[in-house]
Amino acid sequence: MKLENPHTGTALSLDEWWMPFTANRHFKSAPRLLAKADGMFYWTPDGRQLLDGTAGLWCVNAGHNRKPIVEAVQKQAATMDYAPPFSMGHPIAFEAAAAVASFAPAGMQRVFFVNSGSEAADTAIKMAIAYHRARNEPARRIVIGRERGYHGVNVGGTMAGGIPGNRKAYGAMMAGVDHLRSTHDPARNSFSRGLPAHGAEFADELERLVALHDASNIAAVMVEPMAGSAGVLIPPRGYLEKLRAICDKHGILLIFDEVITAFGRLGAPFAAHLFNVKPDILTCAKAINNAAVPMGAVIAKNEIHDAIINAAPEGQIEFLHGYTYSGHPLACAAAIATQKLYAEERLFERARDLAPDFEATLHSLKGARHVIDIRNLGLVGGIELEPRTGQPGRRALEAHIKCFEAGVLVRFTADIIALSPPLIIERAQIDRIVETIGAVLKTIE
Ligand code: PXG
Repeated sequence: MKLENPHTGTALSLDEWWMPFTANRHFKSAPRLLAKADGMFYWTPDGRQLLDGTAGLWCVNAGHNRKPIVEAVQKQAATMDYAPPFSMGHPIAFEAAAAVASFAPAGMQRVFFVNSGSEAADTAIKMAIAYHRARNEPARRIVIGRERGYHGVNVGGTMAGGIPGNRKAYGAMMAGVDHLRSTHDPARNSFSRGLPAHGAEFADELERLVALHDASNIAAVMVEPMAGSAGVLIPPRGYLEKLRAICDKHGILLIFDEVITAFGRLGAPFAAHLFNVKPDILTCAKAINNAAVPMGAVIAKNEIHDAIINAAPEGQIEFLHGYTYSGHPLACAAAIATQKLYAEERLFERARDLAPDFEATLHSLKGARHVIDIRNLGLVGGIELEPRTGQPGRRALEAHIKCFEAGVLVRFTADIIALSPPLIIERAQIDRIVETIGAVLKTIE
């Protein structure tokens, strides 16, 4: 395929961009490019339309290029491009924090801005450690993650994460991490609809880790309420409640990584609302501003904030942490417009109302060729394929490519096809995505 530089009309070179989380050689031998987006659709440079079954990368919850968000960013860029956030402020960042806090669980009204989910994870870890220090428990430094967890790619998130491939090349970059086992239990829970019935007892493993390390050394447990990147792993009924209770018993902070689940993905503002389990700290990013400008946030319980702030002498910086682009004006403008759109269009309720149809349609693939499990929650779906002998991950990659050729964008991880469409999706579009996957699976060896 001959590709053109859209600005110069000359041949486009693919050599220079070292692409993230991509099989660079494979991709560059047959690139799949996107050039335009609107609503539920992308278009390729040659004008082919694609239905977006993944909301970009789990992030464009209001649909693409929404006018109020586009205009807010354009207006802000022309008004004030950048303002320093250290010992200076700008009204729009305070307004954005209040907009985000208005959706957050009660008593979690303190918002620390970052620029990505990875930065949110590492910020949350430092915040947890700072909290314990502020309360004279400086030995509490160990972070407990979970197998198959994903918390981005910075040091803390990589180490607290539990996807083997993401960790093994880097060794022990951070002392003091341990992991709960994954809650995934296909033997008991395959083809479950919504929350799996079995596995709340996996939370009891935290007691074993407390016995091993002693609670006085443990800062926090960090988990995704629903694990997305590892292939849509839904928490068993009662599991998160148990985790909360054990953390409380031992004075351990509970951090929810809501980078995927925040802002309506599960049919509630946050997973914390859906499960009625309040973490001490939660992280979000992606849909916070519909992914229009990079942004993430760490939302803390007021008392976590107060403990850190009040422990420092008046006039001194209390939390020695932050980024040049924390509360970037363009990101904040997009966040304010996005939060308004979510409320006006009742998109979280829309996701909740569509979820039963989404579930039924998705599970119609039970019995399709290669399918060994289907799982779902809110507007998230996972379809797990039997790996091809000696070629793990290959079947789902081929399904992804064939769906792309058939005009539907789906995500894949290992041999799991993941769906997370924008919350504006129509029922007929859900049908089209699932029908396309069904047709494609018939053609794959
Ligand atoms: N935490 C969670 C739970 C995530 O899902 C991150 C942190 C990191 O966010 P940033 O913004 O630093 O990438 C994520 C990111 C996939 C996929 O297809 C998911 C993510 C990123 C890329 C691909 O599952 N999630």
